[in-house]
Amino acid sequence: QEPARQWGVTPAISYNRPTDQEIKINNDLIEQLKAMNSFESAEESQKRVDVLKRLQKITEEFVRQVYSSKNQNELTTNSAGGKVFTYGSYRLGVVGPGSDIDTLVVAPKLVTREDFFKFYPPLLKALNKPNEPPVIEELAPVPDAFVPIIKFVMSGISIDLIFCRLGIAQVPPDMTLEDKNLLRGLDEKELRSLNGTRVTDEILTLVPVPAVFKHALRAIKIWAKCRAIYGNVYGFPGGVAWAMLVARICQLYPSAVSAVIVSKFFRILGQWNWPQPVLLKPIEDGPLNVRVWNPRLYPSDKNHLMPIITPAYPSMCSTHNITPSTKAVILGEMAKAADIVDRIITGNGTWNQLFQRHTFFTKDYKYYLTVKASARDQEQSVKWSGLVESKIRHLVMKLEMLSEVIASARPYVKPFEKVQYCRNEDEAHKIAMGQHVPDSPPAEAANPATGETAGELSEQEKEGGVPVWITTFHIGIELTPGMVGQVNISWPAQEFYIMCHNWEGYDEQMHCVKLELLRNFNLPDECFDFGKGDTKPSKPIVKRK
Ligand code: 3AT
Ligand code: MN
Ligand code: MN
Repeated sequence: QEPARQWGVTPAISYNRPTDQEIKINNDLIEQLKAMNSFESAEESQKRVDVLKRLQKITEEFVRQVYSSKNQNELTTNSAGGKVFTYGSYRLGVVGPGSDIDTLVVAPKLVTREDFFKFYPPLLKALNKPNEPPVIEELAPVPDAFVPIIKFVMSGISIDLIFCRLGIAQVPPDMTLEDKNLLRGLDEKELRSLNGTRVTDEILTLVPVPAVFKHALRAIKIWAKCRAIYGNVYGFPGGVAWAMLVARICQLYPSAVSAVIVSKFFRILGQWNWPQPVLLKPIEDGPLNVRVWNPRLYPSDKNHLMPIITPAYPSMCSTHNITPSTKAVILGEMAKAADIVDRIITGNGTWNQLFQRHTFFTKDYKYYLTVKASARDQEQSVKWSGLVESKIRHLVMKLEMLSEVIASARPYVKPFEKVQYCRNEDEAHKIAMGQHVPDSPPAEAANPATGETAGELSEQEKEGGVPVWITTFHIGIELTPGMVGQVNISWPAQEFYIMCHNWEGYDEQMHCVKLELLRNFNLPDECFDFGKGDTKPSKPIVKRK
């Protein structure tokens, strides 16, 4: 018999084949995933394939246009090529009905990023023909983003399109991106754009059985979303980090079914010797003068609490945002899940028990700090709320420094967005600046003081109204036991305002951010999913003696 292959940086824990009982429990897991609408239909998958084929054709046309605009001869122009790759959930094989397709356009050396933003959007627009339903909708190029991107919807599917130029003359149809020499001569934006595909491609080559990995990852992603511990900006693992954790467990149990991977996942990672890193292979050196994660060399890398390291050169820590409090929450959830899954594996529980909705707003806290970011137009709102969102975890860390007052603080992983229509410009300005306007008509807004929801504005009122875009974030606050008197958070609040106002795009006439501490019974209705049985905390009735 051949010696079993080692996957990853240590020998496997077990090569055992699944028992009949494990196979049955695995089938139950797949059924549960189906019941939760995790998979899309065959037609929907085919539609994604068609969309990608179309984008491949457009990419080739795009490269030809750029080459001929640069006076290249016909032979060079026609052999330059160009290829689309994917990354994100589509590449990992875990897309659900609402997923986008994260797509990377790779072009040969004469095509610049400026060419991408100049030539590509018109090619997309040209797909819309008069008197026919539009193929392309919501086209939004964002050339100045950290990763420059063109966002759009094609045949009803959201596309995140990014771009990378390689220093080679031709990008043929069978091109792959694993050769790290391809990275030579790229700027930082190009490196970042290439990274997503290189990492996802490599993860898939580092797991023993991709199908087992994919089903287990679907389960873990749904679990993490149900428990509100999914989201890199807020200090929790993001999609790539969760994928690498699942991949590592697959390496340790090369013959196991997905259900066994899920059960081992919680025990092994819940008891992991953090900050020992999770690695899928030894960290590689490479040809570039770029930083590779190395806690012996870089003090900041030593601060990472739960390092999960990307396999593709240059290796990075995907979880540098994790804080002491988010780490505690993640480990707490893993411990709870481990007990639930133990019961499932021994036949004393069912998979739906693993996917229970969190009780962040309904039970977990008595106090919530709300962060309201408002702006006067939609485009500004996207940028401003993104900036404020990226500072939330810093606010959380500052709040926790007030340990005499605050025992712990936890950010909710999703913002709530709304548009409020005001009666006039003056009122819109006041609302956008976070001022209270006496009997203003709050559209979808709730009154935080009473917890009452105002009625919806009629369409007519909306049309005449002046809109203000408001994004709300929530942080659960647990007070230190024995804390008496007013909760004073003016120091972290001031620090947070300064951080937000330091943004280079900040304009005090356009943007506002405001903090407000609420009791649980004053939370707005938007925090609750009454359809899923949420009940809003009620004001305690004070009994008179
Ligand atoms: P969905 O199935 O699309 O919900 P996903 O894992 O594909 O799950 P995204 O499409 O949001 O999630 O992200 C795909 C990858 O794009 C993950 C990450 O490498 C990169 N990415 C997404 N958002 C950001 C961001 N704000 N900054 C940097 N990278 C990002
Ligand atoms: Mn995606
Ligand atoms: Mn995306």
